[in-house]
Amino acid sequence: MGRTKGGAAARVPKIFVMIPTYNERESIRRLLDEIDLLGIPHLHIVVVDDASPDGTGQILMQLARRRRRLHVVRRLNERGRGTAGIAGFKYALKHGAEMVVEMDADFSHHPRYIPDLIKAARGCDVVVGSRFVPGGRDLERGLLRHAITKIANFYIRRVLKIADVYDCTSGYRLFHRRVLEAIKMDNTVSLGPSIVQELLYKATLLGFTVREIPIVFVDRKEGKSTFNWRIMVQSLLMTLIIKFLFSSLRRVEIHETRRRAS
Ligand SMILES: Nc1nc2c(ncn2[C@@H]2O[C@H](COP(=O)(O)OP(=O)(O)O)[C@@H](O)[C@H]2O)c(=O)[nH]1
Ligand SMILES: [Mg+2]
Repeated sequence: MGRTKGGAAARVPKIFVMIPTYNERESIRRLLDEIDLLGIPHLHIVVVDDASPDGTGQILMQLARRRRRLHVVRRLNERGRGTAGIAGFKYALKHGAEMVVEMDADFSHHPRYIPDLIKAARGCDVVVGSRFVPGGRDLERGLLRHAITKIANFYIRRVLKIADVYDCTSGYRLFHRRVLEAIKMDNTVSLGPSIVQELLYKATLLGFTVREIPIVFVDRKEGKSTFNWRIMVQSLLMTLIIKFLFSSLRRVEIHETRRRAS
């Protein structure tokens, strides 16, 4: 419990930061330290590591011995940004999270925006840290990668008809618990990075409100990106599959969600 000016106890929501990692030994310790420095009360962190060959999992286990609010999910037989994210969200919900912030481990998503995401969450269901709203920037290395991100966003917004969100591929976001509960996470089909668009699409189909706040996205300085051409093509094909599988569910799901809420 925190204290307000008048002395009354203000309830502090239980917030989890969810970070998927694959070979992030160079950055993970510093990232956790910087999140700690934000001084957000009762903040929990869950890191989902897929048996990273560089030993990220072992480093995390060591760190978790000293940090009560650091949780580590080690997946020894599974691999993938998509399924790792789902495992992390499920873990957070199981442990009572009221909001979950998801972010990358490579400092492309700087932790200084976590307080902004939490603040913006007061007025909506999902907050997206966005490169493409005023004040946001994409400082990715290379014009090519920058162009790919722009074209991918244009395509995803068109295909999935997510007109109001400018950065549909941003993996720096906050979800209220109610959104993650309503999106049936066992139904997700994305094994890789297309999970980002899949969850956003389902949230918007279900009528949840999304707000974007500006972030400056920088290229990773350490470690190696898992991005490659095969992953990019797979993600763009997944957009079509996601649309095909889920757009028809819209009416049923909205009806069910409203029924459950009332
Ligand atoms: N657990 C897990 N995390 C992953 C996997 N692939 C990528 N990540 C993490 O997802 C985040 C984004 O991946 P990254 O390689 O930076 O992709 P990019 O930002 O598109 O270049 C980083 O924190 C990665 O460590 C995976 O297979 N499993
Ligand atoms: Mg990255």
